[in-house]
Amino acid sequence: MKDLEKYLVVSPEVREAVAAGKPVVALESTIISHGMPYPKNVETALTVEKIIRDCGAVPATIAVIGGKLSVGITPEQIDYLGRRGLAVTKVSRRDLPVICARGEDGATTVAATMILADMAGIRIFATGGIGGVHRGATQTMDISADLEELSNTSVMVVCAGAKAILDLGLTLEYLETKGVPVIGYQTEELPAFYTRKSGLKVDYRMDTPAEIAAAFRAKLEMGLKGSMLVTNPIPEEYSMDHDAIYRVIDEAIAKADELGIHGKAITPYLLDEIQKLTGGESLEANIQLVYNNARLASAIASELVR
Ligand code: PSU
Ligand code: MN
Repeated sequence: MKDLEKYLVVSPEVREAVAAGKPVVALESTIISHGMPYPKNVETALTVEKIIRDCGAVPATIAVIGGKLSVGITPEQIDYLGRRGLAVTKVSRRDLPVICARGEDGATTVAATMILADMAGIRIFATGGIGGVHRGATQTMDISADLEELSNTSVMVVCAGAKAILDLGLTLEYLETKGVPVIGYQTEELPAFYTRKSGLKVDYRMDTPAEIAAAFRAKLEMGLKGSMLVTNPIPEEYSMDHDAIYRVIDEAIAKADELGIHGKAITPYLLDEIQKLTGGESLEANIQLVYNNARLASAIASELVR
């Protein structure tokens, strides 16, 4: 894959860590540019990296910078992506070739981050929430490319479930069809991002990072491509009131419908609207669950390289 070198830039720290078999955790950048307001987005992204280091792993924040697939970007680049916010193109699988050929910048979604992590040899990725099957998808066919990527690319994703802006039941059905195991960390119930409850069951409950690493190692060793989705409930003290958050989400979706917002703009729009409607409470919950996922992902990464 010599041609890949024209596009892929891996930081020396990340390259050496991967080569030496040290634990590495990938991080996405759409959450920075499109998921949170400045300056909280940058503060959060830098703190997540620190948490991963404190846990004994190496963080690798991923983005497209000046047309380069960049794995392990610098704090200055994180600040740049955070300041520019929505002006940075949200990049999923389909966008990568165009943005690279044009030499532009891109904030990578879960799907694109998995692709770049895989190219760099990173197997574990921590984020907040994944994209999924949207409510009303039977009409709109709005299904995130994240789900296809989970089926195709062998990078484990540690998240807090999926937001109730999605149809969680249909998202689980899609993942089943695509052969993606959904693991609940210390829970049988699928967490719903801001809350620990969804009324839906995960495929398997696992109680330790070692157990999760063993299952993923088995998947890798037998050559079964694709991810394993680890869902980690938001810590109790930060979880939000179920009815209140559902009311806000319903209101945000109604507003988006009225404005005719669709396609790649819908998720960032809803995230922003929810943050406004909850007066920042959801932002704080979002930040805390990302930290929580970074800790779990670091522990799994350490077990995986053992
Ligand atoms: N869900 C969240 N926060 C996010 C995203 C989703 O709770 O920041 C972002 C992630 O980067 C995810 C992307 O990969 O949105 C999904 O967008 P779409 O539905 O357009 O594929
Ligand atoms: Mn979509």
